Amino acid sequence: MLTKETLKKEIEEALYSTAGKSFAESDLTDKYYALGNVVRKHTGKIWSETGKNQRASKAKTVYYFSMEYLTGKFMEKNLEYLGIYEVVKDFFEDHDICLGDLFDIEAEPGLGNGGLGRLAVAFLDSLSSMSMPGHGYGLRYEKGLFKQSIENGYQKEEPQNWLKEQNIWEFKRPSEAVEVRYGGGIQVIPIGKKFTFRHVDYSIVKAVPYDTPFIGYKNHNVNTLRLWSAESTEDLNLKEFSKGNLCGAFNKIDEVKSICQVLYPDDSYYDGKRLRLKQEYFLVSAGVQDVVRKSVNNGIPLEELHKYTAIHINDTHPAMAVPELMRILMDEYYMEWEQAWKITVKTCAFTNHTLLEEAMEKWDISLYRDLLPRIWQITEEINNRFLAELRNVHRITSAEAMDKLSIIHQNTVRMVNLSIVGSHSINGVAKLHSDLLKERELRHFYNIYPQKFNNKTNGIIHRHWLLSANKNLADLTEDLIGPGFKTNPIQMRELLKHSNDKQVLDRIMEIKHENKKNLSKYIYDTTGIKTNPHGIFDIQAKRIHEYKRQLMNILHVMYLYDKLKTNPNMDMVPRTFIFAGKAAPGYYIAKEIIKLINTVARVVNSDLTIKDKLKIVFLEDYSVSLATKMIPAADVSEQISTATKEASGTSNMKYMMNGAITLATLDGANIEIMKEVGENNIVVFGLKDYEVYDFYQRGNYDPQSLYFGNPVIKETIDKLVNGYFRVPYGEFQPIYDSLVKYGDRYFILKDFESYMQAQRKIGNMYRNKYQWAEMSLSNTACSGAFSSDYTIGRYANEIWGVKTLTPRKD
Ligand code: 26Q
Repeated sequence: MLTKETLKKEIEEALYSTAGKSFAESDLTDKYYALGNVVRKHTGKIWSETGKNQRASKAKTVYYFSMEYLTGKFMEKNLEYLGIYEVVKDFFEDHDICLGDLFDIEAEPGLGNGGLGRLAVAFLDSLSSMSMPGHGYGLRYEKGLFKQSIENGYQKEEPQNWLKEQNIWEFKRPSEAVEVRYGGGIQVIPIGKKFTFRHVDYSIVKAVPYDTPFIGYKNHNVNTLRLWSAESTEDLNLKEFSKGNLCGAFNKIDEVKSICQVLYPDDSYYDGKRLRLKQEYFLVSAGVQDVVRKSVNNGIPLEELHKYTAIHINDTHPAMAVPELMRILMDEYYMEWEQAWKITVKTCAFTNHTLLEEAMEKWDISLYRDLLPRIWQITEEINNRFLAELRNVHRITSAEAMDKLSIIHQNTVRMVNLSIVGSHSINGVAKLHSDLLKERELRHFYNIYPQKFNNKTNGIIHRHWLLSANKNLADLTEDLIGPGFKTNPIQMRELLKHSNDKQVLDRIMEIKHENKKNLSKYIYDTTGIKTNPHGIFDIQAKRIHEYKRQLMNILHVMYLYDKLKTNPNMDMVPRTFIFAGKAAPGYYIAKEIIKLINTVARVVNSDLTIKDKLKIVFLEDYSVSLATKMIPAADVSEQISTATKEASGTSNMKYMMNGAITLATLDGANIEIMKEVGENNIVVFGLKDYEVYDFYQRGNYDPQSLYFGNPVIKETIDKLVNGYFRVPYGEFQPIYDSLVKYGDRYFILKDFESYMQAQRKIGNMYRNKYQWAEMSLSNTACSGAFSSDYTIGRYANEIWGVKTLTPRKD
């Protein structure tokens, strides 16, 4: 137990060593770094013990390979997980310092785009909190996802320089650097009747690991997130330097440094850039080399690698782990193809996160071959053997099936196909998504490898989204049902016993109101917009994408505004529609949608005639920290993607846990949310998955008939182009055209009527306070099922074969 007195001493000592100052002399930043050092010290011993324990037991370990990790800030979490939050808070309060101000100093690493990167962190959190041997591999991007600001309603991007100040959570490990090879050629060297392959004339990039401890929740376990950074093997080109060619001397270094310069800001669109391929191979090669080296050092026979090690491929981005592991086993450990292949397939597992065709990675063969000649050779051989297997074992004769299955197709390498062939498990991220993979997108693979396919519905860190983000709701829960739910969140269902207790329901509404007041203040401080916390807070915060249909949301707001204008005395619950989210910088329509939201906001928010019944807010630079402020304040959670498009969604689970009512299409995990909470506690609308597919198949969706046939739709949409919003001529023409002229790919007009109805229902339900509070309670109560602890339990059991390893204290 850390006492206040010991803590005081430790902070004072840390201040002398990190800032050369006494407590009285130090400023808030000095104190932040000093506290960070104290946390590092307390973490270090447990970290080392965890490592020793895991190595000594030789317990099966999973290595999670992901191009993205959206960690959020660390300080608050680390204090909480180490069990020293309260004493630290007490200590600083004694000195009139609010811990929140200290937390604000930390830069938030934005090393991910959205759902996929946040899920990776949830999984590391759960692995560590369940004392399972599991570690992450990723890239240490110098610049994370761009910082978004809104200027004149438009999104502006600036680099996110999260490493500008010192990052106290990372530990550089130069002695564990590995070499990654690019380019060159392959020499075939005959040895007797066999061949070996020698990679020649390649260039080397040094991969240097930076480790961040992932502390488990009060369980004396610390796992590792290892992020690789690219360094040049030569300081600078001396020949060029002595010739006086300074540019040439630094060129190579610049090229190397570019590998980890920046995270690609797209999350749903594949764009075959050479640098991206370089990044992916950098992660894969450094990581797989590290896995093999660790195994060998720990006395694990490589013939049995799969019994000790699992490699997880987070979407196709690290798919080259398959040929890379083959390369190492064959070229460096002289294993035969057949044996290496069996081990590789048993070691690797793959998660698919999307059904969107435009997001599928397909690399041009010429690019792939030139940059990674040996990986190309192995990929080609994998494909040749796979095609032979299809003919000889699975007796496939149909050209169409062969075409769909082949890894190499029309001068490209299809990374989904490579991932499936090279893994023993492939999973989708929600039940509907996994079913659609089996029945539709990947049915040819399902026909030959049915046993590989499974579902693992996503999950969220309840420790963050409930215990930390909404302390009052967590405290109320503990008062009502005891503390068991903190480590076993399914117990939250016991809250249902209190559904009819008016005191409890009053308290639930009170907590929500407090949270809304806090968000209201943040909104006012950052945008100057006044919002009414007595009304409904309706939130849609996520990446801006056509399929997520922020456009449908704002069109409905335009319709409401119009109704209010015609009848300013209309009886309605005041509503605030809150948006947040980034658009990929090259995604033109998504950026126009941001401009549209801000344009409507400006007109509506400044209109005194509607008497503050309607407000629209766009919060800039959405991040994990901002989500933590927004989600606890939501009454309504907008999860309105076109059915079949959102693989799972995870924010839907966070809002539910915080007692928001979901306004949902039957897409992704929304369906499972409905099953858990019951149809009376969610509002659903819109086309079903099979109806969407039916339209595709028949090709008979006709948005124009809806536009011309429905005056409400026509009047609303026309406001985009008839000068109503006083924007330059043609500003929103592309949005209008996407609906009316280009076929409304995401069925916004088709679903609009039922969306309006659903919104009306929400408005009516909110008038009945106790009914609403009861729904809110049910949502929280039933959200425990979506804890990532359960998701990880299933990955560990059914895919990885990883078990809890009781922590030892030395
Ligand atoms: C690929 C190639 C080149 C550049 C970028 C990319 C790229 C980067 C990120 C492609 C996709 C992503 C991220 C995808 C993502 O976040 N998908 C979401 O994953 C969540 C977790 O499973 C799901 O809940 C969401 O439904 C899904 O959209």
